[in-house]
Amino acid sequence: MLIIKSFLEHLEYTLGKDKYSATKYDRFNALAYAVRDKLVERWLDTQQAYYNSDHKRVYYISMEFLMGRTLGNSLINLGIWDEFQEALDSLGENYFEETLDEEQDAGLGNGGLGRLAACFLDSMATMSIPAYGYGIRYEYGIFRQHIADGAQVEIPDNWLRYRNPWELDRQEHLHTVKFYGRVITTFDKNGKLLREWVDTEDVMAMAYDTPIPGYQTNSVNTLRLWTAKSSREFDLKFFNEGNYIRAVEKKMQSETISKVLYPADNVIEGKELRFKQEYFLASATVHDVIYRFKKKHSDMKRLPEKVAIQLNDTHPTLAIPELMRVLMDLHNVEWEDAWEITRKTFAYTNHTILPEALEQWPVWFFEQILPRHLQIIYEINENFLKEIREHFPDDPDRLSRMSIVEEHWERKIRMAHLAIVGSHSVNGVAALHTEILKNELFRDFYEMYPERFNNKTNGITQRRWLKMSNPRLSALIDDYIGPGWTTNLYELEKLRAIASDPEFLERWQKVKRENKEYLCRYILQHNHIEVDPESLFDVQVKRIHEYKRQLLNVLHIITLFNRIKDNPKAEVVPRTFIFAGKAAPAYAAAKLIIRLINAVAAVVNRDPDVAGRIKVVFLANYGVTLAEKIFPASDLSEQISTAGTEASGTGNMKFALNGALTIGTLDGANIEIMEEVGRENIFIFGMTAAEVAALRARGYNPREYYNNNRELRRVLDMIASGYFSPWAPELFTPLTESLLNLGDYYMLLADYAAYVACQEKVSELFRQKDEWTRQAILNCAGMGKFSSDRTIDQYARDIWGIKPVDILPGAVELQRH
Ligand code: GPQ
Repeated sequence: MLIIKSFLEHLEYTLGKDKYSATKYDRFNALAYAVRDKLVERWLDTQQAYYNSDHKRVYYISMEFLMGRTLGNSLINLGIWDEFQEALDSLGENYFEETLDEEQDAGLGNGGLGRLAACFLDSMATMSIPAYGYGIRYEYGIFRQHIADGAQVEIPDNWLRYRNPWELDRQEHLHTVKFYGRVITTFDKNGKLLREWVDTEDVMAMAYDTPIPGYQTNSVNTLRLWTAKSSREFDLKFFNEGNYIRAVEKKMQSETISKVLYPADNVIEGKELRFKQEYFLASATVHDVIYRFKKKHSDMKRLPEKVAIQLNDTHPTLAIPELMRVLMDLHNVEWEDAWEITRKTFAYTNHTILPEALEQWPVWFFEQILPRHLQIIYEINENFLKEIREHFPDDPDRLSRMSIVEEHWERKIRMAHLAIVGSHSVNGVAALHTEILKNELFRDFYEMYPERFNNKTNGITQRRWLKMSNPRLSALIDDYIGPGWTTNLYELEKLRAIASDPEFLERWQKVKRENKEYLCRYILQHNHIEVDPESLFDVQVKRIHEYKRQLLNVLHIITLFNRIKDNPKAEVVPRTFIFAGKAAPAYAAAKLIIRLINAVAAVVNRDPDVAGRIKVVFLANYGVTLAEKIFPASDLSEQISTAGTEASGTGNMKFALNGALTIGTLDGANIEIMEEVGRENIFIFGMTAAEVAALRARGYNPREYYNNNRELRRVLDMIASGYFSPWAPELFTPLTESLLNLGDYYMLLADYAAYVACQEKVSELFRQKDEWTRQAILNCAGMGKFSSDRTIDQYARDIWGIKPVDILPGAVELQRH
């Protein structure tokens, strides 16, 4: 009753609506405010407890936080889902579900890197770790994807157009971020040399805070996102010039910094605006961290005792020279001390080895935009090069390989080198990935600083990715082993003992069937395709990227199609191939792959010989919310990147947790998934990372595979000759060209035969329904390791040196009075 009261009050007093005028979106907002009210007290208590205990805090700085929806997750974490569902449904049929469905995704990220940050926030709050997320409050998140005539169309995601009930603006938390200008040298009264950065163009960073509730705990942490506001000084400077319109233009320009998320995943665009975004985040955050530290301390040398900063890839690495600048130029700390403080404070996580994603900013960007930081970076580099010479005398090649400054061609700052040199910890995100960092990408650095390198295999939060998104399976698991898995995912191991229990198997199958029926309705509504829920749901959902090899999946589909065409009566295991994922707007090959998937779908889905036995579906606008509908309904998880290219992957974990079997290469976290679930319960195929490297070194010739495999040749010839695009026969030749004449960099052809053979094994097993289900259960049972709670526990112990703080309800209340 209280819930309804709070809900109706918000509808009336916060939103000014009654039941006649309220839209569905108003209902969502009223409900969100009612829930937020329940968070606020714990939030204040938590923040006060952190302040009082002066506990060490961790700052997770990231250019991306892919949060998705918040309402359902908050209800789960507060333990009030059932209560709210019942209360809302008393107001009308489906009222609760429809209301939840009104919420827009907070899409402030591209893919795995941004979603990892979001899972980490959930785990840190759940484990009562004093943590803050710091990012940018983009006005436009990741674009919405439409499919028109089979091709991707990008629609801007103006997610803040309507109100965002979760955030609170903190007008008082403003920091000045400086750009441009020049550095002058002066002396203080003691004759000490001072650097001053003057004639800058200043932009204000204003904070917006979102509460991050933990699960079954009183801790509520903070995600603080910065928005750019023009500064008073800025206004004065330009308005005084007398050109009013030009001044307003300039003012608007300065506010574009937080306008839009760059939509490329695993590639860096190298644009000046992005560079400014990165500095904007780094600077505002460093100032905030120092401000909070100084409320309790004056000795800057104690900063690393109280502060850990984790850099989510190199994107926020400018925080390193920024902290050096703040310590030296604003707090009078000497270089040596400032450097020690900085290095002890920062830790860096690498998320990719793809060369196109390694950030290198032109020196001239720094000369113009961050002149003081360039001086600092040069000095860091000089000291560093000296250290290399001491370690490795007479090795000039090593010096140029390791230098923070790339001197060839256009001079550039190598951000990864800066991040490694300026941190005490460097980690990869899966065991194989970390080995590649140590032995290949950062080998020179590993030789010099072996103690800095460590692995932290990624994880996912089971609260969102099982409890919330798969209520049927969660309830079934609870029935058999209890709810302990929600905070200790290793408890899923108890499922092993009942993996062959006939009653459990049957109930598991029923859950999967119902989840598939639900997805079938979604597909029918959105794609107008009728799908058989008995068919094998073979799913590849992730960003579209050549290294992830969606095209290899398509080659397999066409192979099956040809086999059916050759022998329409053959027994085939019915399959529904489901794809979803966004392509970076400027990534032509990825966009063409989307068109090919849709073109193949158009042919296969209506072919009379196929007779509905295989279907291909591309679901538009993949994001957190769509993912929550797909994983619970999946049978087969496609994790088929070229070995050595996918740093970890996290979708692989979400599938297995929801009872899908994996077909995959020995790449990223797939390897560790195999170790946990058992080699006999996963479909592994293709070359290993070592074999890929060896073949590349030997000289890979894709034509050999084309010439020697008739089925493969036929498939490629069909694509190249316009079989799937008779209206534009050459439409897809760039794809076949890249495989046959441009070297097939990701070696699809080399893995094709093994992939197709492995898929035959998949089909065979799917015919044995109970055995399939037993293996699916064993996959779920083996997912304990892949909770982000385990990952965060390892970061907290090994890198941050931070222990949980218990938030006792009411305790803070007492202290306040
Ligand atoms: N990742 Cl560098 C992204 O999603 N975007 C990026 O820009 C970079 C990495 C991913 C990576 O591809 C996945 O293998 C990881 O699982 C994920 O980061 C989280 O570590």
